[in-house]
Amino acid sequence: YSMEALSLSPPMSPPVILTQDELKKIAAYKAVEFVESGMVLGLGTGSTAKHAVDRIGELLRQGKLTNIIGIPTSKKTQEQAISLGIPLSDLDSHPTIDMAIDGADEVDPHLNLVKGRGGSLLREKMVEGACKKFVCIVDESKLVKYLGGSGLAMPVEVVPFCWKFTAKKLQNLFRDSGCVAKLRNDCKGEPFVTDNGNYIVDLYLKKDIGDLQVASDAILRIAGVVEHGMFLAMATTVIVAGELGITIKNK
Ligand code: ABF
Repeated sequence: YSMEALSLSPPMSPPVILTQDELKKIAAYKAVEFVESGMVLGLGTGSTAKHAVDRIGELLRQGKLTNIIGIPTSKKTQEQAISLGIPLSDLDSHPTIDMAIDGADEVDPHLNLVKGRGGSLLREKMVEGACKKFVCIVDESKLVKYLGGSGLAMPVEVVPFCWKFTAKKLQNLFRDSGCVAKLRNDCKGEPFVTDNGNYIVDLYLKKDIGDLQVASDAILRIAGVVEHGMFLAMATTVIVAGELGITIKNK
């Protein structure tokens, strides 16, 4: 891995205190610097990716970027991109994407990610899996020692049919890590439904799950599972914005 660090404050001046949203915006704007006219771009979902999509829209409006085609990773991002006038397409018409920019919920030291706390993991994985470059943008709160290490959810998209059966299988799979599987609800207390009409089972882990590839394969062997939120070796670059500056980690 290569790493580059850029400071946000001029030398000898006191450090600037930034909000988490400002850090997200800094990471997003940095990523957009890598965008070139004529690119087919995967457009991510979430509050960090939203800043990147806004910035792409702004540069298009100013004529500083031209001929961009966006491939959105969710209905929400699709709506945002349409409102900004970003031309859109899909994977059927553009099976190869030059670059995607998207956030993450966790980033481990090997640049493996947990995604999907926003519920868009399936489309994100399809789009980002088709990219030559996947630039992941995060503030430093997303860095973890191991995936699941934040104590927050590891999301799995499942078909609604007998979801309890699938959730139990997932919980049993990681019982040695103290796994508790819970169905995600929306703000009305109803099951959260993804853009693809599926449910999300969130896995809460007390310990690390060991070999991530083995865990991934085991999850995907459960018939009711559609996809999980571990993005292993998919990010080619991770841009981390922190109080002390921006760090760019390359695979
Ligand atoms: C998407 O947005 C998701 O994969 C991830 O769940 C989430 C990160 O959210 P945020 O940028 O709002 O912290 O990238």
